[in-house]
Order: sequence, then C-alpha cells, then structure tokens
Amino acid sequence: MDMPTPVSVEAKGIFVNNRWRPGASGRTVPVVAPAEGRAFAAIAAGNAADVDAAVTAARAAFEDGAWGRMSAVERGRLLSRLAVLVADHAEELARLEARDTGKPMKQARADMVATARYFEFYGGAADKVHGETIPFLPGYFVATERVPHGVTAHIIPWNYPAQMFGRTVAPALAMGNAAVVKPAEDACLTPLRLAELAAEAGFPEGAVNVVPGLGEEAGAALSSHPGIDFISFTGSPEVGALIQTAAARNHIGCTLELGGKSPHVVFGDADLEAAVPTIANTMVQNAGQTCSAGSRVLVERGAYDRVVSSLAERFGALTAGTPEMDLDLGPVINATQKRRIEGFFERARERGVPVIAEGKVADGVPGEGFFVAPRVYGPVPRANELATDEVFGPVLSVLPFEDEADAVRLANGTDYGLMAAVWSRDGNRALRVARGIRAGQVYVNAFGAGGGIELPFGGMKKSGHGREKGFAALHDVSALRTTIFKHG
Ligand code: TXE
Repeated sequence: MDMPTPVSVEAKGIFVNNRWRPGASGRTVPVVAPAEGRAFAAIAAGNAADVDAAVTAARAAFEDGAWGRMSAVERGRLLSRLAVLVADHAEELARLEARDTGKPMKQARADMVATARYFEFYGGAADKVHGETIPFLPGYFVATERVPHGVTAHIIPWNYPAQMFGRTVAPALAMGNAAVVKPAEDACLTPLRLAELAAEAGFPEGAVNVVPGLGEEAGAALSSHPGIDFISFTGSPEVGALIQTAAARNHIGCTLELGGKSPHVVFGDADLEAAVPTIANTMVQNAGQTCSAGSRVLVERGAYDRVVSSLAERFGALTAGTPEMDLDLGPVINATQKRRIEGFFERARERGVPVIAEGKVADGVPGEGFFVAPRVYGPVPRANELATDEVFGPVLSVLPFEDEADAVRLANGTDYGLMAAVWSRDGNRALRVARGIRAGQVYVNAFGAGGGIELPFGGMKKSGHGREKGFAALHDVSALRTTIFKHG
C-alpha cells in the first residue's frame, strides 16, 4: 500500500484565521513513523508567540467576528458539513493517521468513521440545547440558557489524534466557542488536516486554530495564556496536574481525561464466547494505548483456569505489524513508550509474575519500529504494579477474586476510575456490582461498544473530571446564565 508522505503538512506552520503561517521561531519538530522508527515529515515547533496569535484570532472571532454572531442552527450546519468532508476524505485521513501513529489501517479507518460521527452528532445537537424557566417570586420571570465560555483551549494526545480533535472541538464549536488546539508532538498530522477541512466546510476565520509543537512549549503557553476561558486536556496525570494548576491561576475551568486501569469483572456464569474476544480486542485496539483499555481482568476464582486458557488461546495468536500489514495491532508510539513497557516486563520477571501468553511481532517489520509483542500476565499479585498502574501498551493483567464483595473491592482498588465491565448472566448481580464500581462508564456484558459518541464519558478519581461525548460534553464547554426579569 502506498503510504503518503504529507509534504503538504510539512513546513506549513501553524493554522490561524483559516490560513497557514510560519511558526514564529522557525524551528520544527520531526514527525516519526512508529512502524518505521524514522522521521517522515516535520511540524512547526509552535511557541508562545504562535499561541498568542491563535488565541488573539479566536478571541476576535468570538467577540467581533462572524463566528460570534452565528446562530446555533448555522453552527450546526457547518459541523454537519465538516462531518461530510471528513467522511469524503476518510481514506486520505486514515492513511495519514496510520503512518503517524503506527496503527493498522483497519483501526485508522474505524477512527475516521468515529471522527466524522463526532461532527455529525454535535452538528445535530448545536441547536437543541434548551434552557428552563424557574418559578420565582410574584412579578418575576426567570430563564436559564447555556452560553459559550469564549475561547477554549484543547490539548490532545497522540493515541487518537483525529478522534480526539472531533471529541473535544466539535462540542466546543457547537456551543459557539472559538477553539485553539495543541495536538501532540508525537502524532498531529490529522488534526492539522482537519483544521484545513474545517475552513473548507465554511467555518469563519478564527473559529478553529491549531498550533502544533512541544508540550512544554506550545502546550504550556496555551494552558497558561490569560486569553483562554476553558481548557480541555487529555493526557497523563502528571501533565493534567499542571493543566489544572494553570487553569486555577487564570480562574477558569477545565476537563481532565487522564487514563485508567479499567477492569473487566468476569463471573463464572459469564458468556465467555462474548467476553474473551471483547477483552482481547480492547487490548489490541491501538496496541493497548487507549485511556479506557480494559487492562485488568478480574475473574471469579472457580472460573479462573477456564478464562485464562481461553485468553491464552486468543492472545497467543495476536500479531503486531505495520499499518500496511493490517494485522491485529501496530507498534507503540515511540522509543520511550517501548522502553517504559519493557521496564514493566523486566520488573515482572524479577518478581516472578507468571506470563500466561505472549503474541508475536510479524516477520518483516522494520527493525527500527517500536514493536512490542502483546502479553497476558496472571495471577498478578494485587499490590503488583501490573495490577495497579497504567502500562499503556498491549499488556493484560489477570487476577482472581473470591466473591461479589471482593470483586467490587478489587475493581475499585486502583487510583483510577474511567471505565469498567461486568460479565455475568445473572442480571441482578451484574447490576449490583456495576453500581458498586466507581468509574465514569460501566458496561454490563459489553465494553466500549460502537464508539459510544452519544454516551457521556470521563473519569472519577485519578482518571480526571468533566465529561466528554454525548450531551454532557455540551455542558462542560458552556456556562449557565440565569436571567431574572422583574416585570411587576
Ligand atoms: O503524555 P503527555 P505522554 C498517559 C499514558 C502514557 C503517559 C505519558 O499512561 O504512558 O500518559 O504519555 C501535552 N503543558 N496518557 O508523555 O505528556 C503534550 O504535548 C501543557 C494517557 O505522551 O501528558 C500532548 O499534547 N501541555 C492518555 C499532551 O499534553 C503539555 C493519552 C499529552 O501528553 C505539557 C496520552 C505541559 N507541560 C498519554 N507537557 C489518555 N488519557 O488517553 C505535555 N503536554
């Protein structure tokens, strides 16, 4: 397959006011293809001056420009038009995404379907956010409405660059905010292309701006800029704390989506034919580099051997390859992440944590690529880092539990609380356990179904706060105004 070299993205700089302009510093950051282990493009290293230009453009669009005057129905139409453009360019975008992130083409193609769906969903939602009237004192009329924050900042990660752009930018635009996006230096080509498509869809100048660059430079400048009114951040808990601190200094709100250690709770009466492929899939999806990856499998002790042998069979057959090979999974994003995952392997070996199964890396992948063969460990001791820490790679930990109460305790036994699944044919038990789990989304007999763009998503505990997806996202990117009218 012919993988594109996006020379069109190279040297284009930053995207402000619907136009490319050179980055202020003239410096660039190489864009490395994870499957090849070498640079194939470069992006501008955006700096504080670039961020300032983008925020100024967004502010002007919001305060004085066509964007600020546009009706909700018109904003919705533009988003719907962008959804169509994304679908029309899905193959081009998928190839760009696959080369930039290393993921198999089929996963990149599915990502573009989801990306278009974000614009479609929020295009439809833009003019359907209603306020309410509140009975008050005699002679008063009171109404509430949701109003945009103003300029929203979006700092997004490298694991799903296109989807994350859609997920956070579409609801912000639907509510009338003007957006400034800082995509991740490790993978940011589709966000840059999506900004061009937004201009083509007809978004007026300043509504959508993108400043690529390094986190500690462009990201830090954006999150601390006094001209922004809200921050949406997805990434590591460490940087999340910096973002929340920056938001506090400017007295603005933020949503933080910081990953997880999401459990599958599997009871002995579960339908394993449904559960095992779903569990395996959530780990191979993006090579396990997914915030909501179901990376802990908690199994009722009586069913442990059965579940483990079924998982072993499934995992043993998984193969990592290049995007063009289009196998089960791709490489991980960079050399640092690969080393980090291998560090987990090394310490597990030292501590004698048994490996249940190991997949393989396909013959013929470039030696410089960041490939990691998927692994399942079990039984993992409860206090071991494989049971508590996010690995962010194709690594699954299996732990036995004794009874319902133990299952809930174990499910809640990490600092995270993003997603969970309960697998059981006993509906009452499944619901009891599901309602005991502290996580933003809890599935019963499923996990991460169909992209779930309609379903509120976000963390509890160290997984962060605020909600993305669904109508809930529209609330986070807007403020409630109450108008109290005394008519006598
Ligand atoms: O994340 P960073 P990294 C987790 C996962 C992974 C770990 C490290 O466990 O192993 O984080 O990944 C920008 N001010 N997740 O180092 O650094 C950065 O440029 C402002 C979970 O890649 O948090 C990028 O755009 N911004 C996760 C974004 O923050 C800064 C997805 C995320 O990068 C900044 C990714 C700064 N000082 C990693 N420093 C998820 N929740 O899905 C960096 N950035």
